[in-house]
Amino acid sequence: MSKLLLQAIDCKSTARRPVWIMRQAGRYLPEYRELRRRYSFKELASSADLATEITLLPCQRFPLDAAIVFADIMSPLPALGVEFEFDPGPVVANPIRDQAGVDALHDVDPETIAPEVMTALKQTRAELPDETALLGFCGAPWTLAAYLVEGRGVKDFPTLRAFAAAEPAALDALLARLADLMVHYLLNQARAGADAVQIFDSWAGLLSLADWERLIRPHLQALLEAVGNAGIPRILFLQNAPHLVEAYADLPAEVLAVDWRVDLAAVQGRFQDRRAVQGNIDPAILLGGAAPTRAAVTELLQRVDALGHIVNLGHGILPDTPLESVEALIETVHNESELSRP
Ligand code: 1CP
Repeated sequence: MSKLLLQAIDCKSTARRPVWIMRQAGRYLPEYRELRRRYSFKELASSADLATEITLLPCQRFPLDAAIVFADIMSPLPALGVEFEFDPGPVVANPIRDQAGVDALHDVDPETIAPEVMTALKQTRAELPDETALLGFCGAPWTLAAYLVEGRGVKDFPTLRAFAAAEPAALDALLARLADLMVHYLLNQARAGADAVQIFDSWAGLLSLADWERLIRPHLQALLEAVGNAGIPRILFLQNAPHLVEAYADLPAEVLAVDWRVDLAAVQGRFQDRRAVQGNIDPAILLGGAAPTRAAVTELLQRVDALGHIVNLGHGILPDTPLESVEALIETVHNESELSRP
């Protein structure tokens, strides 16, 4: 049983490059939009059966090399006693603004973290073809803290940055709690059938390199080390943080995934030990249809060496993306050997 994605994670040579799409189970799919007419996002994500159905949707429509379990980065946080809604992104009922807010978080029994996600993973694995990898995921501690402190996603997260400056000890305690929870969460996901996990650090780039090193890095590194010690392959994704790419490249992860602002070939070139890379088509290009998508993918395939390259977008697929663009993306990857023929 050879999963292309896992071979690429190991930097082994593959018959072709594997491809999957961040947020592939989302609103660009007519079947998902149909379900959303009947259920809220929270209802979909909290039902293991619906989450399983949605996880499988993109794989039934397209020959993708991985499924990613349908959940949100917020899904494990009820275990800490955090309450939130979606509108459409996470909105936290009582944002954390001081040490007392951190102290009020509940102690966690690892068995109680997001049981619906574990059931969805088990059910999805039973349905997926053997050659399709199953991915688990979590938010990085800092990206989760962004929602917990700011209360919701806002441009540049000013309340979070103020908190980092004014309450570094409380931030440190919060990141430690989150990193610990994520280790248990990811270990449980691997036990439930995830072949590898992606850690989404979508808001990695909000602080300077020096502040990132001092405040954030120790917790992200501890999380990655614990997951690596358990033998679980790690894909580390950072978004909108070009000034941190070199620092993230030094963290322990099998795969570094970057957004479209970053030169993926240069990242690959930096790795003396040939670690794998993932990305990084600009999701906006797909809005223009099949022809610009094909052109962008062809260029990516020419610039980035196939060994240890997992093709993906540089961030989540946008809701208005035409299905033809997704087809064009996957087809171009599948036809790569023909591209290079004279
Ligand atoms: O209206 C809807 O249908 C809800 C939209 C939605 C969806 C489909 C949200 C709310 N979350 C999700 C699912 C989700 N979120 C997945 C499942 C897999 C898949 O779609 O294929 C994953 C991996 C995520 C991860 C996620 N959620 C991230 C990290 C990745 C990224 O895009 O940077 C982040 C930052 C979130 C927060 C979040 N949840 C939802 C939204 C719309 C957002 C982002 C916007 C905001 O900050 O307000």
